[in-house]
Amino acid sequence: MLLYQFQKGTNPRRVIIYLNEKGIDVPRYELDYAGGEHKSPEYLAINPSGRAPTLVTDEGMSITDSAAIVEYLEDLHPEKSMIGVDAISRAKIRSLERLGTDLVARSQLWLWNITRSFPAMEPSPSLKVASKILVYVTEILDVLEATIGDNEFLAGDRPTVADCTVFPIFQTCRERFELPFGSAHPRLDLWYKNFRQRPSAEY
Ligand SMILES: N[C@@H](CCC(=O)N[C@@H](CS)C(=O)NCC(=O)O)C(=O)O
Repeated sequence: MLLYQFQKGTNPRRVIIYLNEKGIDVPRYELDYAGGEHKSPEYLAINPSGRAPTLVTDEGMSITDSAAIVEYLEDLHPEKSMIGVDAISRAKIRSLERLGTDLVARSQLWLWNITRSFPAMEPSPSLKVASKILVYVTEILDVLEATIGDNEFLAGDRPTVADCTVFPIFQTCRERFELPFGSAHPRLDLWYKNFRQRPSAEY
């Protein structure tokens, strides 16, 4: 098994943090983002989208989506479930995970426009567009803020794949771009700061 990753990439970090939380050791290959290795013919043969992460299984199959990779690994390692132990908890955790996936997608569009640091993704960044997208980002942050309540983690009293999904976009915005992402949401702010202390969140 081999995980192709960018150590600091938001979507790869969903898998990296999950692996750290579970204590699963998977060999890694760090793609050279600046050098465009993810667009090389060799990598495109493994993942035609030219994105990371990709998990190549022992059977040689490429899993090319971070959520699908986490689900696959969870099937192999069901102990200390991070995806729910019964139909109700799985439904709750998956709902939050999917909301987190939407948050990542919207926030990335926002980042491309507000930071102007992704010319390959957004060649004409616009602060006006960024402020419109921020409304849709905030809509999800509001829902997560209401959902977490006084819980330590997004789905209750232990970490789940929902945390692994949402945490990386906070980390990207706050640590890589020094943006106060989610700081107007006090419960999420506290959740982020506490989760950041976990060894799994270290770069
Ligand atoms: N749905 C995919 C999205 C993967 C994705 O967009 N990865 C980004 C890094 S966060 C990437 O590879 N970007 C490089 C590019 O698109 O050129 C997943 O969750 O794995």
